[in-house]
Amino acid sequence: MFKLLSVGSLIVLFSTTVLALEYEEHDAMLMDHGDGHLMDMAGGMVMGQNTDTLPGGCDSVSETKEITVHAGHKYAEKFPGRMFAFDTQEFNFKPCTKLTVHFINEDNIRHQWMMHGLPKYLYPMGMFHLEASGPSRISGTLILPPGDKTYLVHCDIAQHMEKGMKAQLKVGKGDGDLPSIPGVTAFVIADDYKATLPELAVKADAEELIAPPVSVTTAPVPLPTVKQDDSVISGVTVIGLALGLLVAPFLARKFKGMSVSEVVAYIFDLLRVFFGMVAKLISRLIKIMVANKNKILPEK
Ligand SMILES: [Cu+2]
Repeated sequence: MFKLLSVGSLIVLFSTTVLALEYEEHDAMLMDHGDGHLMDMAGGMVMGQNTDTLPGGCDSVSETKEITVHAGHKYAEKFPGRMFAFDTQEFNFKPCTKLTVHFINEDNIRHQWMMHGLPKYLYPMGMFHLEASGPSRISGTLILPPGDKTYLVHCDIAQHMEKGMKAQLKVGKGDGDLPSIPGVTAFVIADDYKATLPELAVKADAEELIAPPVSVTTAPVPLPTVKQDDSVISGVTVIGLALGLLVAPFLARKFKGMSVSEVVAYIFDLLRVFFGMVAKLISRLIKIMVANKNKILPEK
């Protein structure tokens, strides 16, 4: 009984260590490269960090705020057809807020929290950008500009924004909404999810059953949409089997009484002869080609 209990506790112990996701802490490893650019060797990066310079038009920092944003595939599950998402799609802050973003990437790939449209005299290329090769955490600080404006926040890794990792950050009242923000604004290109996949599969099966196997009397029917060839035995397999059946009796006679090593040696010998023939054939072809060239050359 004690044995059983200890085994059980060991299993629980190991499974929890396996289940617990290890997050890399980038903040402690970041190296300051100047101009608000911090980076480490483990895939963490902060760009546009600004903890003390007030943007033009701000007399002082109006508020100091900290937010934690999670990023990952699991946050996209509630948005049909999307693959990646932040856990928050809309942010709102007072003008001139000093904002610290703690970014937690929960996927085993790279994600970013990238803000666009900031004043370029203060933020290189008008961007504030956190990047983390996940699963990991990274933090950065910026001071938001004055005025009412809506800023795009997204992940710039190829196709991650299109697949749902997109949000908007409104300073003050903002100046409108951005399109295709999951759960916030309408998609520019809407997907059609009127029927779920299992329903579609059942419908396709039913149509196959109704359709006559050979249509002789009916008028030409448009070809069905490309159907995957799911037959296990392909043409190549059939040819291979036929060749194998033809050669098998010959080989069986040949190999009778031979040991395994002898059989292997024999096969290698056959391959050697075969490749020798191929090599001879190629060299003969090259000779013919060269000879033809020599014939043509003197005529010029
Ligand atoms: Cu991403």
